[in-house]
Amino acid sequence: MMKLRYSPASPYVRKVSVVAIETGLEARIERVPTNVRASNGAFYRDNPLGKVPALVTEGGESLYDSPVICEYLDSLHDGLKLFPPAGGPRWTALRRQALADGIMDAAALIRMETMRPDNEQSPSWIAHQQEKIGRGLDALEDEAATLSGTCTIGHIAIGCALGYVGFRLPHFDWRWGRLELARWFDAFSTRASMAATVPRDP
Ligand SMILES: N[C@@H](CCC(=O)N[C@@H](CS)C(=O)NCC(=O)O)C(=O)O
Repeated sequence: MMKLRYSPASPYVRKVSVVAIETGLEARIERVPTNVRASNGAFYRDNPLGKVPALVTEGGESLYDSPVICEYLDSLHDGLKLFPPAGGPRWTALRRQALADGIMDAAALIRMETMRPDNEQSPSWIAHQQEKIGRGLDALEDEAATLSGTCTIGHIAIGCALGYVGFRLPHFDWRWGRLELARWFDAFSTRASMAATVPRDP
């Protein structure tokens, strides 16, 4: 069995969970709930950075972060690859993953900032992160028409990023002015792997 350290609301973990379902590997993965805030020597041996997701392979090697884990899982099955093997489609999928991961990063930073006491928060810094999310979503709206077609890691990452922004930053109303992207997301969200991994508070 592989071992996946996770927390329930993490969008990065969700990417790995969706990939595990899409590749049929779910039954080979034991899920280990991990509190990233509690100091934990065994966790830090699996990931010295103290972040989830972290995957321990059946051979005992620890892998992180989510792009590495997702590509590793994709190497373990013989079906259609979520990471296109070479050429233009590969770079497009990887760029989309990077864009989606960056949106998650900015949303997670805002989430952490807004959990601080009011007088320790920086509104200009929150606005700076919000602008990244806005530009990222606008870029996705521009390419939404090209998102139909074979599911790749890019699609999965975008689905998880949009799910997270809607979950943690509902006031941001990402759908406003992004009808194509919203339509794509609603259709993509009906995939069994996405429906089974909707974020929730612990
Ligand atoms: N780039 C990493 C990001 C992982 C990440 O930031 N995970 C968060 C949970 S959503 C975490 O573990 N944070 C704890 C910390 O940074 O101390 C990935 O793609 O896996």
